[in-house]
Amino acid sequence: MVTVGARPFPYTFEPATAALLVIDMQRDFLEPGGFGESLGNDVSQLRRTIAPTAALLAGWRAAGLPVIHTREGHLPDLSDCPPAKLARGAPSMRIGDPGPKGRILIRGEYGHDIIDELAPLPGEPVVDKPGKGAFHATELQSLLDRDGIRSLVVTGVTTEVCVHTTVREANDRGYECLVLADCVGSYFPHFHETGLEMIAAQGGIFGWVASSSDVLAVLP
Ligand code: C5J
Repeated sequence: MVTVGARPFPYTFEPATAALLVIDMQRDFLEPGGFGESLGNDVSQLRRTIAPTAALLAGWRAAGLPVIHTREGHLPDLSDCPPAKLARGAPSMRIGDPGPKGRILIRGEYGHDIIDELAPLPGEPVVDKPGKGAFHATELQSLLDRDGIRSLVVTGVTTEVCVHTTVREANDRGYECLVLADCVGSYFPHFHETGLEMIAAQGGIFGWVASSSDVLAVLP
């Protein structure tokens, strides 16, 4: 067992039953010309997460621990995209429209893939998800069950949307989630801060919050 200094109290996990979850670090969210920017967001807000996540990935992999990546996106015929998701907001481009990095948020397109800096290594699972939560309509639960994973160290974007939804789903399924503040990000800094507070409030109602350096310090 190792213990990480965290909010609201130290987080203890067994490395053999822990996985690092990297949520939606895709060009569509982090680079200009993708889904995030089409919704009017300043994508540069998310870029501070890249360097600490890359350093954490390096340390986590060096410790021989499992990494799981996720990508939000839809089938080319949009059959897995709820009409409400397609219609919502006032985007300059809608999901499925052609953009500078390919069709917006469509599986197989350049923009849908993970940014070069955090590219998955061969053998690391990449879970494609149509929703905000990584458990909804995906194989994530069976992957975790297969490997006996009980603890999730959570990184990715965005704090209050896909990270939060996934942590809430995981919490209800009995996983213990540690969210790393420097490795998650939002287009809205105040949502980021409040989102982290919401996780750790009420005695850790959804989980724990720490920083990547806290985890790197205790890796075997
Ligand atoms: C959003 C996500 N924000 N990955 N997706 O639409 O958080």
